[in-house]
Amino acid sequence: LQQKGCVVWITGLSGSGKSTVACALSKALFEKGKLTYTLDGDNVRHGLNRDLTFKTEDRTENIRRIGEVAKLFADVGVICIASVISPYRRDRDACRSLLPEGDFVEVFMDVPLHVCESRDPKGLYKLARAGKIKGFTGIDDPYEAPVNCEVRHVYSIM
Ligand code: GGZ
Repeated sequence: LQQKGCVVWITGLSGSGKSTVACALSKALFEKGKLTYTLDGDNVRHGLNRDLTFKTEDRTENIRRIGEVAKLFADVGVICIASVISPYRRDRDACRSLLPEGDFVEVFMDVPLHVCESRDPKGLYKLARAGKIKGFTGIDDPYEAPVNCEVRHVYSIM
């Protein structure tokens, strides 16, 4: 494999465009002949992390496992793209600390809540506002924006 592995960690609110950017990035890298693998929060929660809920300790465990798996991919030379809300700064920093300096690229999807909420692709914000989903990130659960990210993706109206 003629490439060096790394982790591209995409963080942001639900509906901020993490999966869209992950998909576009993997396509662009594929076209350059690079091998990537995407760990998407929503998908991983159906398999590896299906035992986890959205309470604080479980989100931390979700991020810890995804960080460890991403490191394994990076170790064998794959560009691993993680697209997960990862709302807690210390959990993201713990994932960063698993990798050599420079091999963890944190991408912040900097999209205001009201924009994410207006997109509401799966109707989850509506359910959260109605109290039918408790502890929804941005509504009644915190999101700690990065302070040390490598990339800040500013939203545009699409
Ligand atoms: C946030 C939730 C919740 C709650 C279900 N809070 O936009 P989606 O729907 O497709 O992706 C979100 C996904 C978040 O999973 P993550 O593993 O990325 O979260 S974390 O990093 O915080 O562990 C959302 C859906 O799951 N979802 N309930 N309460 N998002």
